[in-house]
Amino acid sequence: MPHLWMFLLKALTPSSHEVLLIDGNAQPMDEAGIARYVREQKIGLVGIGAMTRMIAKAYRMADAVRAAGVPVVMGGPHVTEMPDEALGRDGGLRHADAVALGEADETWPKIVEDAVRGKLKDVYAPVDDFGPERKPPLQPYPSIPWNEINLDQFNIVPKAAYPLLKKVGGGWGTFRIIPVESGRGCPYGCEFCTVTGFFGDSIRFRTNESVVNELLLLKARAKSEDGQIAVFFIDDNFAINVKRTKSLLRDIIAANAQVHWVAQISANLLRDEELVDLIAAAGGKWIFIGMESIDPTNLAGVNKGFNKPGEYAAVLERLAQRNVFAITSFIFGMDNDTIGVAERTLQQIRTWPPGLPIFGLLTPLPGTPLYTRLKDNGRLTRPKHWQEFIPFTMAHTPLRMTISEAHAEVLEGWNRSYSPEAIAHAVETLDHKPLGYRINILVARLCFRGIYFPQMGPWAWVKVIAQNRRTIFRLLKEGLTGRGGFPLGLPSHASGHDSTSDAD
Ligand code: B12
Ligand code: SF4
Repeated sequence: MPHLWMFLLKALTPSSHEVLLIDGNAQPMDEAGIARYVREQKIGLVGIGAMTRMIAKAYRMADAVRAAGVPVVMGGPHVTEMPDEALGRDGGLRHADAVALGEADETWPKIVEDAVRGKLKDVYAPVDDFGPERKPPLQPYPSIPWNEINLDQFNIVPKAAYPLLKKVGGGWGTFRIIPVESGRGCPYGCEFCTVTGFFGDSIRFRTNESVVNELLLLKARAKSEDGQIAVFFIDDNFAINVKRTKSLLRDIIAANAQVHWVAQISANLLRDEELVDLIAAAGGKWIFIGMESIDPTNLAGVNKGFNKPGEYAAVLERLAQRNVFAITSFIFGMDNDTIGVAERTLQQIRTWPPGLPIFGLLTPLPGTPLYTRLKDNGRLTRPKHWQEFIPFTMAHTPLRMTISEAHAEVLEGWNRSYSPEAIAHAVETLDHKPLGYRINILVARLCFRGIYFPQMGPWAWVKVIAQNRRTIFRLLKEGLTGRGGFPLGLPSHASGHDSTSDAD
């Protein structure tokens, strides 16, 4: 999935400029490649955004662009917290000519103007004329021209599979996940999270009409190119104001603007039956829930006591009954975790409807209260962990286990949840559901496995498919014999199915 900021800032760029978008995940380049690209394309200004975990690469790219004589502006959560690092004011190398702090919706046009005049300032802060920080209200919200933007780099369907899938029909020639925001901000202030500090605890929403129009545009594009588009609502807590979320979902349904979507919602907000009904009816397929831990002491320790592990099972049942499934996210290495935390968590997970569990390690991100607490307590082992980023590796010592023990727990979580046996079991427990759901779970599990066990390139995929061949053949056979409810299990929007029908 691409990042939203680049589409948003493109839409906010004065129309006299041409903007080219490169996503480093979809179109990786090395230093020489990016330098060649900016020269060949005669680029006048480069904007780079990155999360903490990708900042080391972002700095290398920025250095290469600046060495090619083109100015660089950096923005996003990491440089907002660490502007001196990006500007070389901390004694290190300077990577950026300018840094955009915080939300740049309103500062970006000014940055472009200053760049044209050759007068870039070091720092652009989102302040109003009198000085205090100004949060973009999101009303009005720029209309992102999804019908015109070249999305080739974001097609998830492997090129080799195009011809076959086109023949199968059902609009599966292309499949893209598109980020859409309906609002910003979260007041909960979990200790490890960047969001409350960055977007503030003032929650802002777009109008329902503006969100609905964006969905209609995306739906029309998918149809016109005989492809599939799913939406990721990137709001940090899509139902933070339940009344407003319900009203948005009702408007989506009334406008027939349903597409398949994923959203992030905290478990406490999913107690509401009517909300879950509306989620299902409006096209919601997967809900990402930050469960973090099954231990209330851990949750209280990171200011997330509003998560009640005792109600996780009921929340997941409520979703599954409406054929909506959950991506359940856990953090190991929290202060009350001890050896065996993976097994204890897995025991609980096994009692829930199958979903997509993911496991990470508590990570002190710069600017978070967690970072400050661990630093003050002398517990950071790699205070600038982002400069030598290593996936799934801790940067501080947990209290009741060692770093390597915490690493082993995460490995166990992934190993046991994504083994061929576990995947087969997840699919089998859904035997009473239409074939489409089981295919959905299978494909999602095979993809999510790659978060921990990188499966880059065709050979890695051949291996994964071979390991899971029994489950794959079983579903294929069912599809070909028609036992699963519809041929081959691939629903077709072209055949006039409602996009929220059970078969999807
Ligand atoms: C979508 C999302 C994802 C997607 C990312 C897809 C992808 N291609 O990588 C998924 C779900 C995969 C994901 C995963 C992760 N994510 Co994430 N994610 C988000 C989320 C929810 C939305 C991002 C977004 O679009 N925001 C809306 C836009 C408008 O805001 P924005 O990106 O900040 O952009 C604005 C400004 O920052 C600025 N800006 C940004 N870039 C630039 C560049 C320039 C040049 C300029 C001028 C301005 C500018 O202008 C924009 C408009 O105001 C944010 C939370 C959030 N609300 O932002 C977390 C967030 C970015 N993720 C976070 C984290 C930690 C992760 C993970 C590391 C989690 C984990 N433990 O695995 C992984 C890492 C993934 C990876 N790629 O390596 C943290 C990052 C904190 C940090 N300091 O880096 C955030 C802030 C959430 C949090 N709880 O703290 N994530
Ligand atoms: S609920 Fe989610 S977005 Fe809000 S502060 Fe907690 S982790 Fe961050």
